[in-house]
Amino acid sequence: MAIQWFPGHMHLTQKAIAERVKDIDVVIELLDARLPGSSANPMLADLTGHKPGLKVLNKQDLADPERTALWLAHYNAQPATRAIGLDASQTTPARQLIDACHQLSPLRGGMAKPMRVLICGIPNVGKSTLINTLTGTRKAKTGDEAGITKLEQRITLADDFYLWDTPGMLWPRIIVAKSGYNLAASGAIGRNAFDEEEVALELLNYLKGPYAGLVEARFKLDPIEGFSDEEVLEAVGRKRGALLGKGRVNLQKAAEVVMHEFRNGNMGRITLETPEEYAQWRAAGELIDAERRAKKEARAQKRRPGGGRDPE
Ligand SMILES: Nc1nc2c(ncn2[C@@H]2O[C@H](COP(=O)(O)OP(=O)(O)OP(=O)(O)O)[C@@H](O)[C@H]2O)c(=O)[nH]1
Ligand SMILES: [Mg+2]
Repeated sequence: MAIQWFPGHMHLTQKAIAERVKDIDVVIELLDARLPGSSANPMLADLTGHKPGLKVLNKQDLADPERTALWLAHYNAQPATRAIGLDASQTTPARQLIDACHQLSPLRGGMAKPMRVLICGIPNVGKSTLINTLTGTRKAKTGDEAGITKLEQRITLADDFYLWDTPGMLWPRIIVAKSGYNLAASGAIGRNAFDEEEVALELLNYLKGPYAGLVEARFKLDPIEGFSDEEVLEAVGRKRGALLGKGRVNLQKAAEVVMHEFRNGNMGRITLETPEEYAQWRAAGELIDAERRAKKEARAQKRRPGGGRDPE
């Protein structure tokens, strides 16, 4: 089952952004540098009326630097898109953002025409942390959990520069199955909306490829080449003493360990997708979604009076 999470407060956030954006000059979308494709809201450009936008790859300190460079090049090669990398807790790079906003909206600035910037992105990506870093205060509430910011909040950076913090938002249908897993692994999905064991197995399935060495080193495992995902999870559980008795491994506990260590960057700097991989996943997801929509339409047609039969 694909992971979906679009609770009512996100629907409200979506409406609030659509309304607010009329008075906004620049939209900053914070992406998670460990999943820059999966964390990008496919509906954002429409929602924000194609206002000047900046993509910021945040949590860069946790991501694979080679892959961050690939993703920045990928986004910067797209028309009307600018992207920069960031660690939201560091002040000097965060100031780059202010300069970028002035470049994107050069006519704004000064008390009469203050710069108005909306910061949005998936839950837990670091929006509020970034605002606190920029303002040098703790005005915005932050936390290591999805859904900390509940309501839109305006924060004054300077007399002529306003920032809007928004609650984390996903989108009504995640059509790329792998994105659902990566979002869950990153901490963007509410804990009741997915199965931890399933997400940990998917995560290990991916890590086994490019990052097998990091997994082996962190959990002190023998080479995992040729191991199934379940075998890797079991091996982690054994090493960490997650046992149920009679030598059986507590897979739920092992899954929690894997996710926790990934989120904290304990295995090392990891990025769960390259631009090429993500493009393939998306193409496959779009195909499946097109089939789903065609089937739905066919069903709807059958239900219509006289539907399903050719007129004679
Ligand atoms: N390593 C690292 N951690 C970060 C970074 N930015 C934010 N965090 C951490 O990520 C967690 C979430 O940060 P928040 O700023 O609350 O995220 P948010 O996007 O406002 O989350 P919601 O309001 O729930 O949507 C916190 O534990 C932050 O300390 C970063 O650049 N690097
Ligand atoms: Mg927040």
